[in-house]
Amino acid sequence: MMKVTKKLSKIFKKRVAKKELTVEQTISRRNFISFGSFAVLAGAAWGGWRWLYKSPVEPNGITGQAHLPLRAVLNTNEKLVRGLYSNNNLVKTYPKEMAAKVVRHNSDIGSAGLVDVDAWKLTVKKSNGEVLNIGIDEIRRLPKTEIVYDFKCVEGWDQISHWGGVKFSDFMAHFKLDAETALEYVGMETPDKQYYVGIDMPSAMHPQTLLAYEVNEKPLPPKHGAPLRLIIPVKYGIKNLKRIGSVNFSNTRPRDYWAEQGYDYYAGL
Ligand SMILES: Nc1nc2c(c(=O)[nH]1)N[C@H]1C(S)=C(S)[C@@H](COP(=O)(O)O)O[C@H]1N2
Ligand SMILES: [Mo]
Repeated sequence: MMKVTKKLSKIFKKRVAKKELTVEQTISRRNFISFGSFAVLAGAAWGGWRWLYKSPVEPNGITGQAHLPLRAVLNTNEKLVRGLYSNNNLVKTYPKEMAAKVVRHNSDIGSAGLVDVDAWKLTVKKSNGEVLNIGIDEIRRLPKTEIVYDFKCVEGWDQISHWGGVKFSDFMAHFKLDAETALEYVGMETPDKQYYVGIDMPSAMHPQTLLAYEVNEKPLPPKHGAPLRLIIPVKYGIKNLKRIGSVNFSNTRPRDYWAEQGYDYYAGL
C-alpha cells in the first residue's frame, strides 16, 4: 500500500516539478493521492471477495459446506481453542437454591412425545463390534453426581439449572470402555436417529459431563429428554442431546445435526 501511495505522489510530483505549489494544488494533490489509494484498496477488496466467492466448497457431509478457505480458518480456530482446553478447568457452579424451578424447554427433534422408559435401552457400540444394551436401572445404580450450572443455548438464552446423573467418565470406567476412551470422538443419537451429536473425547470425559436422568432431583420428564440425556456444561445446548438411544466411538467426527446446518462443530464455551 505504501508503495502504491508513493508511486501516485511521484507521478503528481513530476507534473508539478519546479513549480511552487499553490494551496489549491496541494489540496488537489492530496485528493489525487487519497482517491487513488481508495480505488486501489477497493479493487483489492473486490478481488479478494471474488476469489473467496469462487473458491471451492467443502463436500457436503459432517460440516455445512463452507468455502474451503473459510473452513481452513475455522479448523485453525478450533485447533487453537482445543489447545487451551483442560479438564482441570471447571465450569462455574451455583447453590441448589439458585436453580430455576421451571426449567426452560427448547426443541424436541428425535425426542418428542412419550417414551416407554421400561423398554428403553441404551445401545453402546464398542470398537470391537460388541454391543451393550443397558437399562435405566443399571445406570441409576452407578455413583450419582449432581451439578447446578448456567446452561447456555446458542439462540441467546441461558438459565441456571440442576441436573443429576452419572459422570460420563464413571460410566466409561464401569463398563470397561477403555479402548473406546482412547478414541477421539463420541457420537450419540436419539432412538429414532433424528437428532445426533459428535463430541470430542476430552470434553466427553470432562469431570462435569453427565449422562443425566434427573432434573431438580426428579426423573427427567419427556420434554427434558427422558429417560437419559447428555449434560455437557463445557458445550452449548445444541450438544446436550435429549433421549439418548445409542453411543458410538470413532477417530473421525461423528455426524452432528447442527454442524450439518453450518453451526460450529466444536460448540465449546
Ligand atoms: N433430542 C434432542 N435433543 C436436543 C435438542 C433437540 O431438538 N432434540 N435440542 C438441543 C438444544 S438446541 C437445546 S438448547 C437443549 C434444550 O434442552 P431443554 O429442552 O431441556 O431446555 O437441548 C438440546 N438437545
Ligand atoms: Mo439450543
